[in-house]
Amino acid sequence: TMAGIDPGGTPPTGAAELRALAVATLEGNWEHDHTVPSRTLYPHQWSWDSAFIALGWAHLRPDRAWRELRTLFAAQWADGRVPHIVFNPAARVGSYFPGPDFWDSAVADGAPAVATSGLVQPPVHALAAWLAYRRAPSATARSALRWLYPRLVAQQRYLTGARDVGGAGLAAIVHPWESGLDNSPAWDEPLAAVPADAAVLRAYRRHDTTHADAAHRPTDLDYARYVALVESYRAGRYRDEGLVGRHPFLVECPLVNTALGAAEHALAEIATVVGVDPGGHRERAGRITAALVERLYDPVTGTFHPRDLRTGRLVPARTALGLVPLLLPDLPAGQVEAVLTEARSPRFGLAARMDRPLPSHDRTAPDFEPLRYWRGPSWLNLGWLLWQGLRTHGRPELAAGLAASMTALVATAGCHEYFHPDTGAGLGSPRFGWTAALLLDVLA
Ligand code: 9WN
Repeated sequence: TMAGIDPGGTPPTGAAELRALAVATLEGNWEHDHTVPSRTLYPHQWSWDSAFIALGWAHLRPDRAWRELRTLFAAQWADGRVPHIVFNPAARVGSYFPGPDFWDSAVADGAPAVATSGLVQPPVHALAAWLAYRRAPSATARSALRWLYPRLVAQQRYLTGARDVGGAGLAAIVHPWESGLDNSPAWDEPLAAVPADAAVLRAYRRHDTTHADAAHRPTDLDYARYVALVESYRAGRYRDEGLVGRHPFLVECPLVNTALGAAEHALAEIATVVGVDPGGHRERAGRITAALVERLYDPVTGTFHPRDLRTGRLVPARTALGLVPLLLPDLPAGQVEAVLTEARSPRFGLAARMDRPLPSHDRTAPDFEPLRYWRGPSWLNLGWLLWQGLRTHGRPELAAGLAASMTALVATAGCHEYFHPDTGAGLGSPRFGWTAALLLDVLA
């Protein structure tokens, strides 16, 4: 490890030591041409992890930032989708479930030679690429942007084209894994419509619960539905035509669609660097933000919610997903104020001096679970997205308060995957890539 820091040892407190811990964590997870989210739980390349991780590398080894994104986008499908997992053929067989055999990406037209999943994750890559470039502009970075630009555009085209199931210019997700917040209470209602057959899961073996406490992970019932949803999508060879008639989970997610809009803003900046007219990106960004406000904002609750396309209704749960639209620079003033009110309420406790970490779910809700994954614990990527939004909308005191809280988490517990939302105790994997990467960005 670097600087004599043991990423699994006693966490340090000073900024220099914290930085060294983050560096050691990223170095330890680097795998030739990409970075694994964690050595224990996730032995392959994950899509949105790689975007956050690339931003972290931009602070240390910009060459690795671009390598990370190039490896991911080399696995992009012909239709433009960027798969949420790119399987490492060198990883131990059976080390992650569901693995490459289960996904069987070769059934799809236009899948790449390397094995991947068939789902997507929040498209935060254009934003990460832009911020990485701004952090370390160089001739190499410019040529990486030139390579990435058409691929990022194709990713947007896929999401706003084939995935526009609702017809309003937003992307629908076909699986909770696509939101990145797998078992968020946001998905309970739409998931209830997915047939859950315990026998489905008995045919497989989960691996996550051998590496992490089962009480901190999604339940077996959740997994039975996750598996059933992949089987449904795979049965249609991962095609998106006619999903309404045959697929039981179709939801517009505020995070995925915020990332989609933020990507158009970032693409406008990237376009300028690579010498393309940015106008189209600005226009599309405006349309996405308008659709997000129109379809996912509830004036009664004053926050954003997912829209279940099968029922046409907003999902009532008030999760951290509702805060993420603050990331959009063109979010109208009314929604900016509403999100700030929600974030500062006892539900989320954002403050210039935070007494507890930002939770992933409304901490006053009856289904808030402080230990279970996306149902309460604090995650650095959600904190980082909100932190960006606070800076974008000129709230430096709140941004500083959130940054201090995020930093304190790592200083106290180390680069954990997630943290107890009251005590800050480390949960999940102890050496987690995006925690390290985003901490580096917040400290910079
Ligand atoms: C399923 C890798 C990924 C993250 C997700 C997180 C978790 C996978 C899992 O790990 O999901 O994709 O097996 O639980 O929910 O956000 O990208 O870190």
